Amino acid sequence: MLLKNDLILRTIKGEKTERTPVWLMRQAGRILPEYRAVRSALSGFKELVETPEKAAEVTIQPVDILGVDAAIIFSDILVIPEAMGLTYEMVEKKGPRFPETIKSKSDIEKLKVAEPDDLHYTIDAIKITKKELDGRVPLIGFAGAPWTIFAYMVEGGGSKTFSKARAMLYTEPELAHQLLQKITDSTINYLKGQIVAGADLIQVFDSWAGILSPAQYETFSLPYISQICDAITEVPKTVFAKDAYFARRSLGKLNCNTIGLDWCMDPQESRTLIGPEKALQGNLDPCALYGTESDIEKAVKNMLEAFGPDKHIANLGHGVYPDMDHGKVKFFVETVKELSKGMR
Ligand code: 1CP
Repeated sequence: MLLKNDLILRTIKGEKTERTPVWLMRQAGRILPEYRAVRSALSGFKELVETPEKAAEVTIQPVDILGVDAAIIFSDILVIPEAMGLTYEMVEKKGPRFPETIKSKSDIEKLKVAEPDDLHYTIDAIKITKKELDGRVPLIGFAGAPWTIFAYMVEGGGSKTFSKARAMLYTEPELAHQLLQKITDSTINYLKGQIVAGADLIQVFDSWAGILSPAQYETFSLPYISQICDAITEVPKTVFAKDAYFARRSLGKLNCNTIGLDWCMDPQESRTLIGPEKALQGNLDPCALYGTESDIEKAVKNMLEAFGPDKHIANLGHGVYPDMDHGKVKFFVETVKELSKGMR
């Protein structure tokens, strides 16, 4: 299907565009009353993820309400462990929890390599979303980076230190590699399924990149992201490695099109380290949106000036926070559109 708004795709290719495209990480859900209305009619987060019509509905809400230049499919990175055989629970106001965790070789052997069929609900949600979007904006598919998924599977949930997951890298490095490979194979299958279903580009979230040392990152994360980038040839690929300021030069060498930056990464320094080829995505501090409209305007202007008009996709440096005023979020989107037009 022909896209009516392909600004993001043209920006990734390095074309001159009429303005900077903009979307927000975690734009689906969280901040919109319309999302909470859909969710409260269901038993919880998982039912929403697993009900394709509803997942499609909340995926499209930010396109209608905020005016963003892309939709991101409503799902979670933790559907992959579940499809491999490790179920998660989403505990209200707390986050994900895995009743069973991965501790041994036999635990890993019991896991299956996931196939798109194991994630039919997200695949179906993508098909419905594509149909309902009718080409208005591109649809982003996504998955967690293998290291980040590994961290949840070994730790059993969110953590400040992820000490169990990091310990395994020292005590059982071979096991760690086995699990990382199985996650990688599952992720490639899943992303390919998302693309067949209609995803126009994909993003890999390495949310826990920053808890590894630079050497560990080169050993336990980058090679697996690199396998994913090499395997996905059909659509543009974005890699967002949170807090991995130390890995920017290596990230720049990945076979991907866009690198996501968090707000602690300086745009110009990042451009130097990553090189001229890739698009950069980001990177306003989400907390900037707690400011007044005039504060937001200044922050957006600084961001746009720092990145320049080419090969930049405006976004926050991490997901939008749940308590953020959606009026301010909308103002952010409109301000990027408005100011970037005038900076050509
Ligand atoms: O825009 C969107 O919100 C779309 C869907 C989406 C995405 C892209 C959700 C729904 N989750 C994610 C990605 C995700 N999930 C990441 C990577 C991005 C990031 O770093 O923010 C991570 C780390 C998770 C894991 C996860 N899921 C957490 C964090 C736990 C921790 O370690 O502290 C939490 C709290 C969730 C729950 C979740 N996922 C999504 C929503 C809307 C929610 C909240 C639950 C709800 O509203 O019911």
